[in-house]
Amino acid sequence: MTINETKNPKMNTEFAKDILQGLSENPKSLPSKYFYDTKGDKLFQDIMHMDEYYLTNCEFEIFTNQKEALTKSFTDGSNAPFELVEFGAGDGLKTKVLLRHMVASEVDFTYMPIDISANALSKLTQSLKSEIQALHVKGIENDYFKALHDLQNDGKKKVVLFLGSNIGNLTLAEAKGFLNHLSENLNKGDKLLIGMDLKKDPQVILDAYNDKAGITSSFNLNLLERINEELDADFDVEAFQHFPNYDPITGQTKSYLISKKEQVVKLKGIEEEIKFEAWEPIYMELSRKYDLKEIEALAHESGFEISKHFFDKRNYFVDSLWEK
Ligand code: AVI
Repeated sequence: MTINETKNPKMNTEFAKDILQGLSENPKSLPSKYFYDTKGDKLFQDIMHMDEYYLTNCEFEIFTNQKEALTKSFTDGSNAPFELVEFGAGDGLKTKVLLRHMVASEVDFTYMPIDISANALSKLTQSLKSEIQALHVKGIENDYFKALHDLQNDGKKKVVLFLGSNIGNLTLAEAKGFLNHLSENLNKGDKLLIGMDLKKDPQVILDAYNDKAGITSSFNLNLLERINEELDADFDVEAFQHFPNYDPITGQTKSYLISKKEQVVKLKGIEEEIKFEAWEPIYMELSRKYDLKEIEALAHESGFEISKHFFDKRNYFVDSLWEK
């Protein structure tokens, strides 16, 4: 019987199918998009506040120190109204710095965060309405590209924000596909501000994914706990260890959970068993780092011109402004 033919109703969820698929492959893997349940969201917030996780601090610094230049580059000095569309805004901490400045400078724009989660979106729009009263905000609950496609012919210029090195969680092929799709749903003159983590001292990168307090380890192990809850499984999280590594040639940080012993894990909810050898890895997440040549190539291959790079003081991170 194949995964899709199962009679078990629990198996009909996308989650169950993806988890079983990943654990049935050799080497085993789990999709990092499933890190973000309620506990995972909280752990990711904690990660963003860690000293070792420089990415958030760098982007916050760029937005704080360069908000005027960013705003100018969005409008090109024109007063025409535009839409500031954000993919995956989260709690909007960094974006709020920019939004406050743009509202105070009387820039004519509507902020449109797009998220598939109604809950995340309503939390964000409520906090924005109370914190920045004069802001025009219109949250869109939809898939990123469907939402952008629906907006494509509304006659307004767009500036899309895709921040936080979220592009880094995609393989190069996936990133190219994503950016091509994004470009297809924009018109000439529309812009994209994309946050990308840069290649740097490998130890600095490794420390960001291997913090001393073990928060990143808990973030990874939480997916095993989620599988225990949602698929009635019996992963012993103590029997797995978090192991990240960084390849300075490809810029790929890969995180693994390693089975510390030979063991069998039962996924009772879907009537499956998974066998682990001692020291067998589960590939959990890719966090890719780029250099400027690779960024230029990505922009051009997906139909954009680079207008400007905004760097933090240490050149660890770039918010790169592209124009279609
Ligand atoms: C969401 N994403 C950009 C984070 C990253 O850096 O890849 C997720 C993360 N994983 C471990 N720490 C943070």
